[in-house]
Amino acid sequence: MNKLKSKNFFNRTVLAMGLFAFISSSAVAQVDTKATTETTNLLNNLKSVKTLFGHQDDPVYGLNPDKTRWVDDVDRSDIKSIIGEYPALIGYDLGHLELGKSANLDNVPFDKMRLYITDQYERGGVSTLSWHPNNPLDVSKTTWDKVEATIPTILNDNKALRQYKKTFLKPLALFFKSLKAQNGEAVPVIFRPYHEHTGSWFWWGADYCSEEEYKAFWKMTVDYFKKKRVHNLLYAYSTDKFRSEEHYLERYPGDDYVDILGFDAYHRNAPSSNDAFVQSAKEMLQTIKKLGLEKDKPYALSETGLEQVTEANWWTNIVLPVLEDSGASYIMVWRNGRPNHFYAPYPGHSSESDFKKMAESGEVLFEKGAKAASLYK
Ligand code: BMA
Repeated sequence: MNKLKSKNFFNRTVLAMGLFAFISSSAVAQVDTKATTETTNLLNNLKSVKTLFGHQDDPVYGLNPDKTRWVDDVDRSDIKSIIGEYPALIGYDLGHLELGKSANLDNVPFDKMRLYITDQYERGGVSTLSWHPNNPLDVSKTTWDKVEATIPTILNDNKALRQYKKTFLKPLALFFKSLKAQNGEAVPVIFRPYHEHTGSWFWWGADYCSEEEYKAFWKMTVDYFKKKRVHNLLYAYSTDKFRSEEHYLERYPGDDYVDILGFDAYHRNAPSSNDAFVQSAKEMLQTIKKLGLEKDKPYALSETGLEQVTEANWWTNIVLPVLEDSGASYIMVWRNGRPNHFYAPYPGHSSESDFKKMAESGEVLFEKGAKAASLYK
């Protein structure tokens, strides 16, 4: 090589090395390497955003001050009625889509759900989808009926597996692909399948399949959506309460198959359990925080709540202390389903003013905070 050539070679090599370092430092480890830009941006932004406040089925129904139900009122939400903003994150459930029904197991029509999800995206907020499917080997059985060995049977029987993909996964793939913004962009959503699997109340629960079978079933599901070119999903892994890091990771399908680390933990038996709940929820959050930082993944309290919010100061006495120093990307309370089964306040509820106090603290974000965070850019 003459002098000039060797200089060029040197320059090019340095440039290539720099480019490689740049690409590898900015590349996101993400389950779906073909995810849309907005989906990847959401994943990245979730890592640094303040905690988003979430509520299941928020714009679909809720409670009136006299505790009767309202259903499908235009532009209404119990959270919005109280603080003037929608939650930053809203959850829905896909259960019964696999049965070909037009509404989910809680009577939320899928067509409406699709509109609510796109509305939430246009506002700059986030949607998350759980799934309570009936039993695939006997669809007359609900998601909660005790059924042994469903997962091993499907995994070991090609015909059953084909059937599962066709009747259970395909309708979901079509639904995900139908989520389009006004400008045609695919709307990113957080998909949280086979949740609370450390418990045994669903057919995918710990008593009904081995660790390896659960992981294989999860991977099969993710691979199916990738193959069907569904590119607007972030995959959230969400256990129930767990004892330790080892317990949390027992059925973890691997870093290539999970985008978001989560867990569900409900507060029961208040007030006697108040301190114990705060302490255990904090500990679990610290565990997934450590894992999230190690694995460079966002982490969240994917489902929580105190049924009927029987503590007037639950929001500032329990929720804020739980979240303190957690860095959690989001926290979601469950649905305002019926007079004796609700998890967010409604106008006139005893915890209304405390909820406002939590919102004013700025420690959790709602619609405006989510918008300001530009989560998709
Ligand atoms: C449960 C309850 C049920 C509901 C199910 C799925 O926690 O709220 O009433 O059917 O979630 O959303």
